[in-house]
Amino acid sequence: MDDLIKLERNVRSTYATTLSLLASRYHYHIPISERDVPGLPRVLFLGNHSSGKSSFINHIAGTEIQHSGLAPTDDGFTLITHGETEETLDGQTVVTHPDLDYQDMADLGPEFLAKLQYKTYPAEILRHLTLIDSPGMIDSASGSQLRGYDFRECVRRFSESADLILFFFDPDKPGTTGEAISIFTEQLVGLDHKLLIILNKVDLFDHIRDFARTYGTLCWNLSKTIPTKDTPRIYTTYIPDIATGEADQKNTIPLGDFDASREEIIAEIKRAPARRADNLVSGLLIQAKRLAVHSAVCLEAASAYNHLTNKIRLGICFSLLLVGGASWLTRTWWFNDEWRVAFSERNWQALTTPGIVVGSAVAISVLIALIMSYALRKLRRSIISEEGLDVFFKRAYKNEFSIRKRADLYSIWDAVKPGILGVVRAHGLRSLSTSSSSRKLLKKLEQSIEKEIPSLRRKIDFTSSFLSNDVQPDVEHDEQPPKDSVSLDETPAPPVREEEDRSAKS
Ligand SMILES: Nc1nc2c(ncn2[C@@H]2O[C@H](COP(=O)(O)OP(=O)(O)OP(=O)(O)O)[C@@H](O)[C@H]2O)c(=O)[nH]1
Ligand SMILES: [Mg+2]
Repeated sequence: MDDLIKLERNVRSTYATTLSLLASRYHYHIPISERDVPGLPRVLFLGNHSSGKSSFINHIAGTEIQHSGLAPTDDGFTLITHGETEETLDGQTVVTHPDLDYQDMADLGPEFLAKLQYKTYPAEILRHLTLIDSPGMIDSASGSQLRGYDFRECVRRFSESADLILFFFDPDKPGTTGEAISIFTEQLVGLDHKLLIILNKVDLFDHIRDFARTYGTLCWNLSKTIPTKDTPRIYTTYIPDIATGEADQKNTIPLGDFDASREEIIAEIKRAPARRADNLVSGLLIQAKRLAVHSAVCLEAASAYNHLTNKIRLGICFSLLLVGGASWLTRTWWFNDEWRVAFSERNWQALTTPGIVVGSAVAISVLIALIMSYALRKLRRSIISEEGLDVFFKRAYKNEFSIRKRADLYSIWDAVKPGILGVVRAHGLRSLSTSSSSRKLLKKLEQSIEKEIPSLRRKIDFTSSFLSNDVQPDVEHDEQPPKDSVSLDETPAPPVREEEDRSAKS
């Protein structure tokens, strides 16, 4: 576990030394917690009501921590972790406790806090994990009215900070609950690298054809919500302590194969600390790449704007000099005796000629000033438009694009563009630095994306070691891991694709 803490500190120091100054110069928001070391790796349980989330938690903890029942049981979130004794803290205490990393949840409102709980239990499997049980999803249009708090926002917050998300379905509602589907399409977009989809309670099927039909329905529903070409993997399982006994089932389907699936889910849960290490580095890399693109485009746009405004300023100075020089050279003509006398006698008629010359000069100057301010405004507007920023993005990366297609850069661009638009509209182009020190910071960031940050990832492999040493599972089957369960050492953490992360906060 010390290794994970060390890695978290390394990641934090990279944020502080390489990212934060550049981010503040270009008004880029880096989500980073104030605490030195955030809490334990988190596993979030989501899914339909009565799909077996709480029962699964009880199963892996080897004891009844959570209530379960056929009617919607949980109406709030419960954080479950290790403690020497059984204890329960209320939501208000959780978000104000200095040792717990949930302070940012306070703004979800008193209704949410009233239903938030923090439970400790002396189960070994919880020693390096926090399990988060959630209220089941329902098929009601007025979900938030029913619960009194913004459930979707809570799901989004917990999902973003989770290292593994288990999404439970059951034979009764295989992806047919409105709330579940909309959460897939809105709150979980881009998080599929840490998402496991589980069809639980397979022991309830009497015939294999019922199972096939339900499985097909779930696949069909998911294919409409997850925009990948491949159907996502669905773990099919049941909880043995609860499963309907053989005696009750006239035509039961063979359950042996589903045991292996359950072991795989449990292995993934135990791998959460390793996932956390991987997620930390992936998160840093994603933020670093986004910040690099954000800064490069801001720099390009601000430089172009400054370049043009400088040209215009130069033009104005040149015109002033021209007018001044011309007046100086023609001073004898302007100050001749005839016009001086006419001026002192207020004989305006005699001053028609110089009047016309001065008037035309002023009119021409005003016209030029108007044209220039119009051109500047137009330029600013064209830079601040999406199309304008696209041009600067292509200009900033013209060398990259001349070598390869770089679809990855385009997907980062899609994610950062709205942020840049917001920055230039709110702060203006002048607020963006074009100094050589900012260029140096950007160069340093690009170098650390190439070398320093990937080298942190290389150090992750060691994290699997603390898992195998430390976590002694409570449940019987964990003592003898099945042959086909996922090996902690063999399975590499899934890479985070930039496209997957498109929707995440920017
Ligand atoms: N037959 C069978 N029943 C199960 C299984 N898993 C859970 N159950 C039962 O399903 C019911 C609901 O289980 P819970 O664990 O409360 O479900 P939940 O998802 O936490 O429900 P909410 O808290 O309401 O969202 C309980 O009566 C469990 O005993 C399973 O694998 N097989
Ligand atoms: Mg429950």
